[in-house]
Amino acid sequence: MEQKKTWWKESVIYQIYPRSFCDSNGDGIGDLKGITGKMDYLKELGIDVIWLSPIYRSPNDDNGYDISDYRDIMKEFGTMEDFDEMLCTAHEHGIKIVMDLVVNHTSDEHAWFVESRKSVENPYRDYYIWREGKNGKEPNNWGSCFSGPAWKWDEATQMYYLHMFSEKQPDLNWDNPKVRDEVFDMMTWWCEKGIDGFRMDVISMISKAEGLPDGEEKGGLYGDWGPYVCNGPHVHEYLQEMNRRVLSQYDLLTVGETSGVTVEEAKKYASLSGKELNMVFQFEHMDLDCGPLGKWCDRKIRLPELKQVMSKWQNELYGVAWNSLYWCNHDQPRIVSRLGNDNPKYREKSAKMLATCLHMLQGTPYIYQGEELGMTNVPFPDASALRDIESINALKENTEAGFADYETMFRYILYKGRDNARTPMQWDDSAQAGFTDGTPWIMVNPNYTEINAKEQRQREDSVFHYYQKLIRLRKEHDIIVYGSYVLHMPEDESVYLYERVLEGEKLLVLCNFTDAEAAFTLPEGWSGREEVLIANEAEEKPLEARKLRPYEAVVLRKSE
Ligand code: TEU
Ligand code: CA
Repeated sequence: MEQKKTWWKESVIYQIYPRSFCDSNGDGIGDLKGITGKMDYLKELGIDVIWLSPIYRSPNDDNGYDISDYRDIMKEFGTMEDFDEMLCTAHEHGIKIVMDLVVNHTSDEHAWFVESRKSVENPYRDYYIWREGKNGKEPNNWGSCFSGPAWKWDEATQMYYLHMFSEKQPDLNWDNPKVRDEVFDMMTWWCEKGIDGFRMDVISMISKAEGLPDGEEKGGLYGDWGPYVCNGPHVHEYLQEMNRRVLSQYDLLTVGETSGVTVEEAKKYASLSGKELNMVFQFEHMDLDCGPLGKWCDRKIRLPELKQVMSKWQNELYGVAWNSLYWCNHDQPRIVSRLGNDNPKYREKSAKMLATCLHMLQGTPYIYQGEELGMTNVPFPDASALRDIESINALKENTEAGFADYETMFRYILYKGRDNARTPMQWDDSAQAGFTDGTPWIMVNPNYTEINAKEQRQREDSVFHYYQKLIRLRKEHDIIVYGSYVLHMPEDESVYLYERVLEGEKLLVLCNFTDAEAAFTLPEGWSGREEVLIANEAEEKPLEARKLRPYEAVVLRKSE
């Protein structure tokens, strides 16, 4: 299938969580000047685009995902001049900047909400979703993603407002055309500044079903709102309007964080015909280790189920729509601790294997800060070391409701909590990992003395250099970006083996997901003696004569 070439399909994206990346002034909080100072590092790694988690004015109830002014910078992060300098420095390095766009909700301290809650006649009232209570209770049975009901009672006007996330994150009413005008104007303002795209936070949740019906009760504290909130009735209409009025006027990279998206829906959001967004960022592979308490579970993902989900997205979107490739972001635990092995013996090997497996797939790859070093989950000593509102609230809610005891819930948080991704970037082995001269806002992972950027840049066989090579290969071989995908050995519990095919050329990707040797069968047409494009271990005997070693990854290439 002939595929149209575009820069955003060929790019590798690096996500920065500014609060934890680099602190330039010793207040313990990462900032924009810190990012500007690390542009050479990013250039050296070879990435093309930065996705910047929110840097807008915010009271930080959810670390910047609660925005109180979309046209200003968070005080702790610096000034608009600092932003302009960062943007300019990035561009000088040939790096693009994609902004996080959080418009499902604002902060309750945003001027629109401050007005909205004043009175029912206020011109901003309908910017948000206000309802009367039902029988002295909330308007429906929806629960917030951060525990508690999704509704907050407001004394002033004796009504409830909807907040799918924290009560300081009221949901905007996208059915109000004035809200869409405001959002589109704001986006245009940033585009005129010269930014290169948007990552759209929970964009699949902006259109709620008519009447806001109760969700089905499934034994938890709240009803299942998924069917009434995700991929709602007007979401595609609103995104097409956004595309017409803003996105199509510029050359942008646009990615929708689409929780609850199916392949069928993704074909609408991210169709290659380009009426809405460039690509989706979906969660099906990340949700595989959910349990009765949702994400709070420490079950390990089985490889056959992972392969099934990955392959479904690879095959069904091929030639039709575009996907993101990721193992990590600021909401997910570290992948070496989840799908790999963070024991020192296998940490680097398994980090490289996971990177190989992901970066040889079709889609736009994302690297979350520190992933390129094989950073791991964090041994938080107790709950006082946690900072994330989601974990803190869930610990309280699930233990109080008797769904889990404290030890169990804390173990789940150590395994899945978002703070695992949010500890400071490990730059070197000096105090606080070189992140700050002060006291960091969240603890540094004690393993920074072994795992840090300085050491890895000096060492040829480091995880850092491996990522560097994967990024380079993507630029050198069209097949990685545009080839089709064929899965082999779907039921095998240890080996993920797939082919990529483009015209006369083929790649064979072999990854062992276990700490034991693993047997495999070479697909027809492969001898095992082909060119090795990349491998995470030195060549031993030719592949056809042996098993895969623990966490081994090899990519073979041939052309007819
Ligand atoms: O996350 C949206 C989302 O789908 C969350 O429910 C996510 O799955 C959860 O955090 C995982 O535990 C986005 C942002 O990425 C997240 O950081 C924000 O907290 C959230 O939206 C609200 O803006
Ligand atoms: Ca700072």
